[in-house]
Amino acid sequence: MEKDKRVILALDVTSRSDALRVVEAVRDHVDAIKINWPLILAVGPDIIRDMSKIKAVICDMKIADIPNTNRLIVEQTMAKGASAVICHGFTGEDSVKACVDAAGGQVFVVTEMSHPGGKQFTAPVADKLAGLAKSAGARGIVAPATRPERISDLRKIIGGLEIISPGVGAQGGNASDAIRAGADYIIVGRAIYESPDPRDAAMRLANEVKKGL
Ligand code: O7E
Repeated sequence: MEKDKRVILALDVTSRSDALRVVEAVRDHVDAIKINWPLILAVGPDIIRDMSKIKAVICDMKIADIPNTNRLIVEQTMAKGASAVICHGFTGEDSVKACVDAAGGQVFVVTEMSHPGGKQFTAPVADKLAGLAKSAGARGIVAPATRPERISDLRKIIGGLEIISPGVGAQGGNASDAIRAGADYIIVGRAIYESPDPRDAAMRLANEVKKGL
């Protein structure tokens, strides 16, 4: 994906018409589309290929299984046109490596999650998860825009790997703070797709990102 607007759209809508409407509105103002279970379950996995013809697609199934099953999931996802996948790291190095091998390195590993519950189990092991992402050869990590200080901490562990950061807008995080703390991209869902004017919302977020560069 290009690194221009530094905004990734979290397309958590549940109909094809909403997906197309939002993507058509914001396609020039985001760098990639993140697709998660709500849309895949609502309209079917071929939406990955359809969207990949418009923008790079990051598939966010938060894969978390044994290495062989992880490999099978990633192979199917990449065959549908995804540019990258997201996996959990708590399953261990062999499981993450299976994703990395099957995706040609195009893997982001979840570290500390952005919601309040993310502090409960993911925060205490987030540094280790970031280290694992690096040693397993992943492309980057997912780190919380709701806690920019944690983005800074995790950046120190991963060096030059990429950070994609959810939690801006509906969860209370701020785009410029996340970028200033070391995120490469922000991930935004509701603040864009629930807006009466998604294009304007995406443009505003891209401007907010610029303030943090
Ligand atoms: O709050 P929103 O509507 O802007 O949506 C945020 C999106 O980021 C949503 O798809 C959610 O599943 C995802 N997300 C988080 O909100 N917090 C996390 O810690 C991790 C993710 C995520 O996307 O993980 C993989 C990138």
